[in-house]
Amino acid sequence: MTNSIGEIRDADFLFVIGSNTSEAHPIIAMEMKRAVRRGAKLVVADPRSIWMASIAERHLKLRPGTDVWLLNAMANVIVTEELYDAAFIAESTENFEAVAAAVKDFTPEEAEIVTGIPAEDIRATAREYATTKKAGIYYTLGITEHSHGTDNVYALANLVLMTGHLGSESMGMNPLRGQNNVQGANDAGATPVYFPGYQRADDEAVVAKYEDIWGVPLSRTRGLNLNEMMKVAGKQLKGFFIMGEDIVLSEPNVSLLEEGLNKVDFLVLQDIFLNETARFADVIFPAACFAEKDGVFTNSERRVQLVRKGVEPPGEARADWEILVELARACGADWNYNSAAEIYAEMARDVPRFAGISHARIAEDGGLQWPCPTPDHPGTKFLHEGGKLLRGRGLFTAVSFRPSAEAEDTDYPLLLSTGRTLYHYNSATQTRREQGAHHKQPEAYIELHPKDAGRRGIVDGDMVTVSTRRGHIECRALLSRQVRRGCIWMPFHFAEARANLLTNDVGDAVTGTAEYKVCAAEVRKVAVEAQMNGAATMSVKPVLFRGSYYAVDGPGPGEVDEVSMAGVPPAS
Ligand SMILES: Nc1nc2c(c(=O)[nH]1)N[C@H]1C(S)=C(S)[C@@H](COP(=O)(O)OP(=O)(O)OC[C@H]3O[C@@H](n4cnc5c(=O)[nH]c(N)nc54)[C@H](O)[C@@H]3O)O[C@H]1N2
Ligand SMILES: Nc1nc2c(c(=O)[nH]1)N[C@H]1C(S)=C(S)[C@@H](COP(=O)(O)OP(=O)(O)OC[C@H]3O[C@@H](n4cnc5c(=O)[nH]c(N)nc54)[C@H](O)[C@@H]3O)O[C@H]1N2
Ligand SMILES: [Mo]
Repeated sequence: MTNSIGEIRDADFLFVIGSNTSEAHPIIAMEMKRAVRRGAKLVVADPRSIWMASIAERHLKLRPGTDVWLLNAMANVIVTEELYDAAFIAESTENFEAVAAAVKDFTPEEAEIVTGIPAEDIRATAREYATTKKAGIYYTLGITEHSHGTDNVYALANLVLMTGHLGSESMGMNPLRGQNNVQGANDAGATPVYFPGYQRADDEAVVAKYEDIWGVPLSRTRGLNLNEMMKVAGKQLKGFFIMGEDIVLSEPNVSLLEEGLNKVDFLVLQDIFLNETARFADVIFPAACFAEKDGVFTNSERRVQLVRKGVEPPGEARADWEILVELARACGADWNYNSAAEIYAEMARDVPRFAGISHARIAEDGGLQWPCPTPDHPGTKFLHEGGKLLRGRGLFTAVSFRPSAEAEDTDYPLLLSTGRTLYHYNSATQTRREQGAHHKQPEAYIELHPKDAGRRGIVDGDMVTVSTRRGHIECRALLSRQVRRGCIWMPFHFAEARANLLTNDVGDAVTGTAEYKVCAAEVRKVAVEAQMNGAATMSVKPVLFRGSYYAVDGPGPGEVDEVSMAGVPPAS
């Protein structure tokens, strides 16, 4: 995030796009609810009627995969009506002219045809965003998990740059990060394109610097990204070391991946549980969970926070870093780290923007936000202060529309999208072991519009087969107007009905992020006899309750509806 979580409550305009914030980021959603209660305008752009849409001034219920059209049309309005910040553009950016020219053809009227959003709603949103000073953009996977995810992000960045909504409180460009330390993992260089601290791996000076520091020759060839690795499993890639991922649940087109994994020579899994991927493992290293080890987690707002061991790990389980150090020693490396603090200190020493952060410092002041270059630097609440952009000038990037890799056709006439729910966490290795979450949401389901269900003779609660070009699964049908007609949606949490047997493994050209959000699919009712078998194993039927699915009929007496305005402090 360019800005901080605590600034959201003071924003006057919030553009939430492709983010089911109340279910996936409840704490951040709480700040958004506070802003709305204070009188801020919220616009939600999402193909589903997620709970956030219920408190929004406007819901742009677009066709999945058409965000570039929506965003370029908003830019078109801002350029045509001269609502841009000419001074900011002149002083702090470059290449505006290219974008201004490129968005000429993206008129709101044509955008209406492609996206399904009324042209007037696009105009109103563009005007409000451009003319409100404290206007922030908040986005997640509805933007990035597409074959054109990078284009979506560029199109959003163009809006930020042309309106100058950057470098001050309660604005900016705010991707809400997913897993608890995904920001920290990226910061530490867990990607083939960067060394720690976003020092580019294709920059010879950087590579030479690390050769010197580490005392070993380093490769100049870029490694594979996750999407590329999965496609060569069992081919070029004969060995896997998997740490904290359940790839046979979370990677796309997983039957192809499993074929590859069957041909892998050696697979090590380091995890806190025997997850589904453990079926393919030759060796398993039991790891300690977050509460059983020391270390740091970095959250979405770049805040590095100390995690302290609360309990001893069970049995032979050990902290991830201890396992890795032992392994390195067994391989002959002379690694002598004694604590997580020592390892962090070594990383921070060689990264200018982390150099002022240490375990000792964050033990005292509740975390520090990078950039934090010196031990007396207070940390950085928001980036690009006063229009001084980190890269010098903000670069506008013109984007054209590229459709999703698959569209509906006669064999697969529906568009399938996947995601998560409040009650389960990703591969659900953690949440399905626990009775409370299981009770709330015991089984897999697919959301289907009543009109699409009616045409197929499907009623609420029926067992159905969902199929795509890559595979099929069975789960329960949930009839709901939350999805657009022609669209279906399901969570990817359930091992017995893996959404990722269905999804398309085409990756974004730049990042490799898979197109989990759009593929062509069909739904059919399972034969009556099989329905009876299904009924025998059926647990509690889930029902829709204000945007979320509960196992029974909504929260019981005295229970809080987890996604509501309840508990949001009144305007201060
Ligand atoms: N309870 C819970 N919380 C979680 C997680 C969890 O599993 N459970 N996972 C964590 C992780 S790893 C992550 S990355 C985050 C993800 O957080 P989110 O990205 O909010 O989660 P998703 O469910 O993937 O929802 C994406 C939203 O994008 C919308 N969408 C789909 N296609 C499109 C499109 O083409 N355009 C637009 N504009 N919108 C679209 C969907 O309808 C949905 O509302 O959540 C984190 N938080
Ligand atoms: N269809 C579909 N698929 C998706 C997505 C989607 O929206 N749709 N979203 C994608 C996204 S954004 C993400 S982030 C991935 C997530 O996918 P994964 O990363 O595979 O799933 P998680 O459940 O977050 O965690 C994986 C494993 O980490 C283990 N673990 C937890 N804590 C620790 C620890 O401290 N140490 C070790 N060693 N292991 C630990 C858990 O037991 C679990 O087995 O899924 C992706 N897949
Ligand atoms: Mo994620």
